[in-house]
Amino acid sequence: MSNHRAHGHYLAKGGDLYRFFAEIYGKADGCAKGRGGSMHLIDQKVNFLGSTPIVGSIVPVATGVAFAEKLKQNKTVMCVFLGEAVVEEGVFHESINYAVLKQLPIIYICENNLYSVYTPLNLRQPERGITQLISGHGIPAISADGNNIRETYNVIKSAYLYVHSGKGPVFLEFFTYRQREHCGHLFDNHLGYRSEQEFLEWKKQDPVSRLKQLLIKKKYLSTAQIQTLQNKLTVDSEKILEQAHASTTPHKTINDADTYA
Ligand SMILES: Cc1ncc(C[n+]2csc(CCOP(=O)(O)OP(=O)(O)O)c2C)c(N)n1
Repeated sequence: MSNHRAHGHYLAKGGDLYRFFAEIYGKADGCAKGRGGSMHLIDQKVNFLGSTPIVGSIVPVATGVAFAEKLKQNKTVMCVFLGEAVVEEGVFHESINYAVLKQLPIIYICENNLYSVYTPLNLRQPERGITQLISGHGIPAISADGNNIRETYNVIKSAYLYVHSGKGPVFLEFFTYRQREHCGHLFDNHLGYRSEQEFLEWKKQDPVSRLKQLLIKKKYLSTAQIQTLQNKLTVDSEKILEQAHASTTPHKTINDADTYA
């Protein structure tokens, strides 16, 4: 499950691209039937159970799903994504408390990008580290470089094996950075809430560029192969985007019997 910044999570999990674009355009074929929009993504076919934009609101829902899965004795590992602002909310701590109490199979994945809209972390939280705060709940809490894809993969894999073996929940904090504006595709450094220098430092750590460099260095792919792959993805996704754009808008009435699959 995920939050207001769910596009990457939905697509990485294998969520349907046509239904994704259709949802963003508010079309009937959208994954939430065009009634949710960009921040209410769902694709149950690939176990992407949903996302909600009210900050923190998905955390108790995901914790409840983990509880249900445990009661059903399923070997599910629930993952829920959250921004670092969520740890400033009461409902987050209530959820973690319950997950630890019931030893629930859930990984809380915090993407710490240092800002809540325009407010930096140091104006919102004391300098004691998020994992130090969370570990007070008695849950393993680990920090890692979220812009290093191999490190991220390894940390997630260890957490998955830990939770899957029935040892209870884990909290992970991945440091990362939002390069563009809070909501939209533009750059917004001119607003002055962060410095150009900070932005440039983080830009060097861009996870996609770093992965490309690694693939080339290790000779898994050449620059030309990466470019070909990128071109193909662009052409394929633009075709799907056009289809979604041309599809029909939803009916005015909602049929309560509709399922959101
Ligand atoms: C309860 C609530 N308060 C305020 C907002 C407006 N809002 C949307 S995203 C956001 C910032 C959240 O920061 P964080 O959780 O760190 O995620 P980020 O956007 O940095 O990825 C805020 C304040 C909201 N959606 N819900």
